[in-house]
Amino acid sequence: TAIEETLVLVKPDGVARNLTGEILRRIEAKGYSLVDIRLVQAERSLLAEHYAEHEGKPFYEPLVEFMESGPIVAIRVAGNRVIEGFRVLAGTTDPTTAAPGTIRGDFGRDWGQRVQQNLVHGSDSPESAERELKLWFS
Ligand code: DAT
Ligand code: MG
Repeated sequence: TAIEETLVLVKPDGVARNLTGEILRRIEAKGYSLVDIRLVQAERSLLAEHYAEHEGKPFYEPLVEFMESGPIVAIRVAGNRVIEGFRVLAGTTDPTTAAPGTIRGDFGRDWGQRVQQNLVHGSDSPESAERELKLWFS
């Protein structure tokens, strides 16, 4: 298989809880490579582009507000099948039911907010990865 790149974000909850190192550790322990990394206070315009597919959904506003609430660590990660592989490391969207052993399952839960605060983002397809990497690393 060809080497792929994906966009990983440590969301504001992950940064605030000092889990960036643990998340980087898991990515590296799995054997993926860190290609680039930056700490970003994301503008609304960037988040609107990043989450364009969710515009109009009930969780969209709280999602954008949450993502604006503090710094995010953006990481360019490389490896064979890394797009799929990081999604498995992250676990399913709802952190309450994400499997133990995953980032969301081990460290996330429902905090009674209108948005799932689930610690990380990972691109979901090669097309998303290309689009999102351009947005966050331009
Ligand atoms: P993922 O981040 O697992 O790719 P997604 O792209 O469907 O999930 O949604 C983007 C983010 O929006 C997700 O990480 C958390 C939030 N979200 C999704 N579905 C939600 C819901 N039903 N209620 C609250 N927040 C939700
Ligand atoms: Mg998604």
